[in-house]
Amino acid sequence: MLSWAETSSLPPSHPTSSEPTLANTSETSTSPLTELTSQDFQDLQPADLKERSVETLSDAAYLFGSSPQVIDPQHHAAEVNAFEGPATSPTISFSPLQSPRAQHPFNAPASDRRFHEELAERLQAATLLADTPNDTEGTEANDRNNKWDPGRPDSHAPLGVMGDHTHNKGEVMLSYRYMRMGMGGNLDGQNNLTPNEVLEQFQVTPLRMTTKMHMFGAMYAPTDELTLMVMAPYVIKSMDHLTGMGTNFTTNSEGFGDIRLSGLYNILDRNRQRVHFNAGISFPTGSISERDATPAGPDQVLPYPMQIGSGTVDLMPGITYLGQAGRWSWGGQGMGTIRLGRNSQDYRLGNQLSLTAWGARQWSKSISTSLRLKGRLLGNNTGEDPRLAPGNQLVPPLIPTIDPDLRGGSRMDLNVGLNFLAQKGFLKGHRFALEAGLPIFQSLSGPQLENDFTITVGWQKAFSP
Ligand SMILES: [Cu+2]
Repeated sequence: MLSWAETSSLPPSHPTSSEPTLANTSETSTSPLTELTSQDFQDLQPADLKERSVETLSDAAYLFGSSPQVIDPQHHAAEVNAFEGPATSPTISFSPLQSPRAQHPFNAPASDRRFHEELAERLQAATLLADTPNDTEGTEANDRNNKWDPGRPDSHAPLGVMGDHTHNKGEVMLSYRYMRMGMGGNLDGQNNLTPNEVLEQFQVTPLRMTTKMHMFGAMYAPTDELTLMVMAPYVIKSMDHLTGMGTNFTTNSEGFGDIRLSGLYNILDRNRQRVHFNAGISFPTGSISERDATPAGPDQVLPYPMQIGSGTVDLMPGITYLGQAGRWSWGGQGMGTIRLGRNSQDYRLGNQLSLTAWGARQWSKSISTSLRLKGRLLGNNTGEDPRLAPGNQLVPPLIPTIDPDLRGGSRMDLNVGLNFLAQKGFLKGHRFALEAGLPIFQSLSGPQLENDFTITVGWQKAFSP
């Protein structure tokens, strides 16, 4: 990196008057920017700038005597991005205050300022080009400015969306999410049931359930098209109950859940929009034999919602769409969960379909906020865990959570989110995000516990090769 202090000690071949002298020259391909005419400058393509050395760009900065990043405050964020660029790109850093011509940029003549804006734009284009050495050169490279920008806070979807983005070749990303989901009260269809109403049908009713999840993730892109992702959850569950006799009890379970591998494959990247396929497979690494004390005994197999894994290999096909325009971005994802066969206890959980769509606004180069709708369809179980089936049919039946036909339903949540991407300091490049959601519609095969809230907080960091 060449700081202004260094550039200001370059040999005094640069013009020093406050009115830039733009000497005419015909050898634009090799001449420093200081010798370009304004017409030459108009004709200059981003690819030309990319060819030029850092010193040449510094020459330009010297000539114009002030930092392009303060010329037009309205475009401040974009220009700072351009000048901070990733470590692999030629980066210039200079400040008007340290300039030997430390004049306020707005003191410069209007024509001069227009020139500054042009310079800033061209330099930004050049820096963007330098970011993507694998990008196609030539005319297509000039479309670079019109491509989807991965460096914005909202270039990652709201935190609750998994497999939302892909990476450039060679990049690695690590992530951690903490999720907390609360459920409370029972629904049958869309109707609320009081605990007493449930106890008219069952001997025990669940009252509320808390699921906490530590989700560890890693992504790696072997090519620009393909990104691989692995997600490993550690799950902690707790469910409170009330019996018909009027006593309360709580069961707990925890452990590593089902590990998911995904391949994310880009199929479109143009006009600031992207589409990729998600091909996920979930392995039955999570336990389906969690036990705890209940009124029935000290070491009872817990009902379906308290188990940690599905017990089956699950396919998770999906498609993700992303778009950006100005300070806004949006996206959508559809994802299925198709469970294969039956697990070791001769049942399989219901298949799922999840559809989500969001919009986000970038408030600064570090902060964006989002609104997201998420809809889910969940099927009932197929088959039944023989360990949960009572030996002789109890009347009334024991508890709704062991009924394989009381697991399905449809839910719609509304989520608000915040993404933060640190742009400087020792946390530069680290992302922090949170998202919180409330249900706006639920219709469940009931009695079944209804969602109350979901909160997700997390960290992400990408590493370039
Ligand atoms: Cu990533």
